[in-house]
Formats: sequence, C-alpha cells, structure tokens
Amino acid sequence: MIQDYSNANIVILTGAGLSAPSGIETFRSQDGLWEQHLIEDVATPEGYASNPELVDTFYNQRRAQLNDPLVSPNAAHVALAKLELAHQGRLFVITQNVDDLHERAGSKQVLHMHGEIRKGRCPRSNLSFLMKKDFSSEQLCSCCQPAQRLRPHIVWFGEMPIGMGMIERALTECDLFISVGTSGVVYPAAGFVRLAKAFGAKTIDVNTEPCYTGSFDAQYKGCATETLPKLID
Ligand code: BV8
Repeated sequence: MIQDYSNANIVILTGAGLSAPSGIETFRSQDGLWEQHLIEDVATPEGYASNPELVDTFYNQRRAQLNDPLVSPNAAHVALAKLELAHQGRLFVITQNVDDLHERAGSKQVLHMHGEIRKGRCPRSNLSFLMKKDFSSEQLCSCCQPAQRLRPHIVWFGEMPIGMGMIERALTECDLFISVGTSGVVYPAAGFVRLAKAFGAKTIDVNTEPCYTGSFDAQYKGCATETLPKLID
C-alpha cells in the first residue's frame, strides 16, 4: 500500500500501543500506568512541585523497564526504520512515547513531542541532558550556579509539547498520515489527524481497538507488529 506513496511526504504518529508489544505498559488499558497512579500526582508540574520524590520514583520505574534486556524494538519499530531508509528525508515520525525504541530500531527522524525518559531537564535553563543515573535529588544540572535538581525531560499535562512548529508544518505538507497505537485521548496529538486531513492527506489508523474514528480514511485493526509491516512492505 505505501509503495503508492513513494514520492510522498509521510507523517507517522506513534503512541504507547506501538511499544506495548515490546513489554512497555500503555496508559489507559486495564492495568495501565494511569490505573496505578493519579495523573495529577505523577504527570503534572504541580505534582512534581509537591512531591518530586514520588515523580522521580514513577519515572525511575519506567526507566528500569527500558533497561530490561527483554525490552527491545519490535517488528513495528523495525518496519518504520526500514520505511525511513526508503523515504530518505520525506518520512517524519512524531512519537508521544518517551522510550528510545524507535532509535534503537534505527529510526533517525524522530520527534519526541512528550519528551524522553532517558533525559533530565534543568528547570532553570530548560537544557536537557542524557542521564546515566536515575532521577534523584543528587542529579544536578551542569549549566547553572547554583546547580539545579534535574527534573524528568517529560512534557506533563498543562505543559507545551515539544516541536509544535515543526509538527504543524509537517502535518500541513504531508500526503499520508498514519496513526499507530494511540487512543487519541491526549491533545494536541489527538487533533493531528484532522489538521493533516484538512490539508489533503490520506489518513490511516493502526490500532488493536480502532478509536478516535471519524477522521480516518482507513482503519487497520490489529497489533502494530502485524499490521504495520504488511502496510509498509
Ligand atoms: C497542552 C507524559 C497546552 C509522558 C503525557 C486542562 C489543563 C491543561 C491542559 C488540558 C486541560 N484539559 C485538557 C488539556 C489538554 C491535555 C489533554 O489532552 N488532556 C486529556 C487527558 C484530555 N493536554 C496537555 O496538557 C498537553 N499540553 O495542552 O499544553 C499549552 C499551551 C500553551 C502553553 C502551555 C501549554 C500535554 C500532553 C502531554 C501529557 N503527557 N505523558 C509520560 O509520562 O509518558 S500524555 C500520555 O498520554 C503519554 O505521553 C502518552 O503517549 C499519551 C497518549 O496516550 P497513548 O500513547 O495513546 O496511550 P494509551 O494507553 O492512551 O493508548 C494506547 C493505544 O494503543 C490504545 O488505543 C490501544 O488500543 C492501542 N494498542 C495497544 N496495544 C497495541 C495497540 N495498537 C496497536 N498494536 C498494539 N499492540
């Protein structure tokens, strides 16, 4: 199917469902991450301000998941990395995921609009740093005097997602928009399909449970590790 778009601009939006087959928990499934924690407590600036240790623990647990040798990129990540090679410069992956599985599969053009769990951010300079150790009160920035405690480089609710200018430009210029493994609950990501469609893109949803319908020209129901490689090969 994607062969028909060999000279097209393609935007892929990925969510937690893409990493689920790799063993990374999603957010809104029965035993998902948000079932175990109140969003307000662990994914808002207010929650971090009132209990940074709780938030550090939440993100350190998720970092530990990523360091598990059993967690590796799956066939869907690999298919997207292959597609990027075939579409040099005209494929743009926007991920809501904060893991590094796209990069470990070989993708280069990836924008983490909700941040990256392997990085910490200085709350004063806003610079982000790859962190070898877990988040804690000892992890300080190297850009300020006095040094500041590094917060997770994560976009919390109420914070502006990363790269919105670049994202909006890509959406208005794309010919094909594919959403993979996202529930379409969180904005502004959930609205990307409508913007792409308004500018003439064909829109496809790949999900085990098709959701946020209405704006997609086609929906491929099934696990991304099966559906996406078929769509791409
Ligand atoms: C913003 C942190 C404005 C990272 C996340 C009141 C105040 C402020 C804002 C708001 C408000 N009310 C509403 C808003 C907007 C808010 C929002 O949308 N809230 C929702 C809940 C209504 N959005 C924001 O706050 C955003 N910022 O609006 O800023 C602004 C403007 C100017 C200046 C300043 C600010 C920020 C949103 C980012 C929040 N951070 N997480 C982390 O901890 O990981 S969001 C969180 O949800 C994750 O990042 C996650 O990626 C994201 C979306 O979830 P999904 O990826 O879709 O995961 P989910 O579990 O939901 O679904 C998985 C799907 O996969 C399912 O559909 C399932 O069927 C499918 N699936 C499962 N397995 C598979 C599969 N599919 C295929 N194959 C499989 N194998």
